[in-house]
Amino acid sequence: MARKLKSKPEKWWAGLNQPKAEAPDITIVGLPYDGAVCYRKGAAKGPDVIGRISSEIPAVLETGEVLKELVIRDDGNLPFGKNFVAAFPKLERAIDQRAARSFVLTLGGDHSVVIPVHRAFSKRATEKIGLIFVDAHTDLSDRFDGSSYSHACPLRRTMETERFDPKQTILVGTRCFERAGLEFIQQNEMKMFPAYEVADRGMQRIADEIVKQFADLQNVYLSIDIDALDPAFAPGTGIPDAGGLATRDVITLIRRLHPLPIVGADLVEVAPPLDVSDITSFAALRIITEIFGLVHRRKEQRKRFTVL
Ligand SMILES: [Mn+2]
Repeated sequence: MARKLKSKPEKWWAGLNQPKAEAPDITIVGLPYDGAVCYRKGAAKGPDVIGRISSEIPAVLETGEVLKELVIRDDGNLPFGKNFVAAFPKLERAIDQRAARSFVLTLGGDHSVVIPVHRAFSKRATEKIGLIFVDAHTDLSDRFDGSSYSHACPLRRTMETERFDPKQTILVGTRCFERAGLEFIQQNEMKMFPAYEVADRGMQRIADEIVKQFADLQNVYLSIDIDALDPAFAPGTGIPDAGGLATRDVITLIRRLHPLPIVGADLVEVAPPLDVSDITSFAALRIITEIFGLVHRRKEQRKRFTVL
């Protein structure tokens, strides 16, 4: 199912999209599913709206670095039929195939869409994967509303995979806790930088601590729930929770992660029907652009290394 965009495909993603590229640096897929929410729907529209406005931005990072040689391939939305959970094996294969050739960026959808994505990454990896989980919530419930696949459960499911591990997971921007999540964090001694700590200490220092902690890992994965942002910056999401991160904080975090081998990322819970003037989608787009920057910088580094 291809996205219906007004602009030509080549103009998407700041003009960097090459839908037929055989060796892209980044593959983008959409998972427009929001059947696992416990409150308000709307995230199923996220990938299409973010994609549609992506032709409006320049291919330049906030530092002024131009993303000139980055090849992006947007594969549109992955099909999953009527039963999302039943489609997991198929979705895992689809992600695996793409992760074999490039960095993969998955756009949700509610947060449950990352379950098959993280499973695919876990199966591919031969060593532990560091996970940076940016979210207002812990998403660590074992079951929620009678389901193991609610959007309150994805991090718990991810922690059950072979290569992800509570000891190699860092929560950022957390501020809304359920008892189950708190207990899991305490029992497993998970590292966390709650939203208040980001406000008190500043994201630069926290980002540098994350880089230090993951310095020895071969793979690091970045998972961003847009509700980590304060509702002032991202009102268009299912459960906006006050006291959150500034968009500025998340961009600073991403920029400073560049020494790490980030192999994939997802951005979920952007719900355009709940948005105001597309603020949330545009915030997501800026975050995505800076994620492109991570891949671009590594490509540039490799090239310099090869020349020398
Ligand atoms: Mn979440």
